[in-house]
Amino acid sequence: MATSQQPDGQSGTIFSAETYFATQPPPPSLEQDVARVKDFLQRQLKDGRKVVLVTSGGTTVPLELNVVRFLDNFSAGTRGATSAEYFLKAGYAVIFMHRQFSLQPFSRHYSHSTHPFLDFLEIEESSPKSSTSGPSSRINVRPSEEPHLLEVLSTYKAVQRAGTLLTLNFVTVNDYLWLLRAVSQEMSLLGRHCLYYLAAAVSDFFLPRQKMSVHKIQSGKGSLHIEMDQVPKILKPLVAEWTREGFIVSFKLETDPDLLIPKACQALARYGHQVVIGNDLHRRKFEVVFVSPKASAESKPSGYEESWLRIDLNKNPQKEIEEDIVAELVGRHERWIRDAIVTVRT
Ligand code: PAZ
Repeated sequence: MATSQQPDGQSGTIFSAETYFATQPPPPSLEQDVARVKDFLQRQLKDGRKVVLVTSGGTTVPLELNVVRFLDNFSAGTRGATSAEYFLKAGYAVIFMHRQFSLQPFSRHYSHSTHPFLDFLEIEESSPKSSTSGPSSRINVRPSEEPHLLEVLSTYKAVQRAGTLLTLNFVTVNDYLWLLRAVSQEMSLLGRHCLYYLAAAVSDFFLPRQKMSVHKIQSGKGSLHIEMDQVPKILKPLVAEWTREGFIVSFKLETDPDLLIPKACQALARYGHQVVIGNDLHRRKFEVVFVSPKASAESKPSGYEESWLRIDLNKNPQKEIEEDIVAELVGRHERWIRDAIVTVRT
């Protein structure tokens, strides 16, 4: 562990991933989750499917051991849940690692806040004569809702029958880090046939267990000062140790548009993975940028290239940008697998 003075004047402890996992406890459900992942991967391997890990939603940072208060972020999990559906459609098996209660593939279409399911059901009262026995009313789906529901439901049932979707959940940033490490170590078994799509909004700061108050933080002493430590840069061991051959896509969210490209390039230079998808908080539903190393003859990249993807929501309000993001990545992943075969042959 190192103590640092950061450029913005903050000080704090910098945990390496190694120190982090040696000092912070795993979530109680980890072993059980890993067993489910192993079983899932064995089945996909047998069926020759590519597997994508989609991370989705925000992480919390609890302030107390008996948690009353925590730090959270805005992410609803729309990007992850929507993308997971398009990956399934493209023939991938999906490990969907999401924040508990955030949006999930398929059920996201009937979210309680945007499209509550009770609103598209109707009660059909039967006439008193015909109700001699059994329930006197039936529930029907509103006809205008039926075609969409039928489409969503039949895809959902087909995915269930095929066994191609595994759902895992996390709440805190600690749960997330432990789970990500365990899942990616298991996935490395698939070599280049696995893709990582890291769309979760992960806190950059956390409060180590050793510094947390056991009980609810009491008021009455004026303002509250909490010094948080920096979450270890988990992409580094993910790329270099846990899953050497996977195709890794991370996301970068910014609110200052001038930072988007420099920050994406910085991440690629630091971690050496394949793609950073940059998005601006307010434009993320219709515009993203793919930043990736420029192809070069040597193994070192010769700079980075950006490619913008935009959709016109005025012309097509139903369009989801995730459809195009996933299509682009499926193509890139295919080339990544092909390139390895060519390299081995030549
Ligand atoms: O969950 P959502 O659809 O509301 O938002 C998606 C997102 C902006 C969290 C995602 O696209 C993203 O950029 N994730 C990485 C955030 C970051 O840690 O920089």
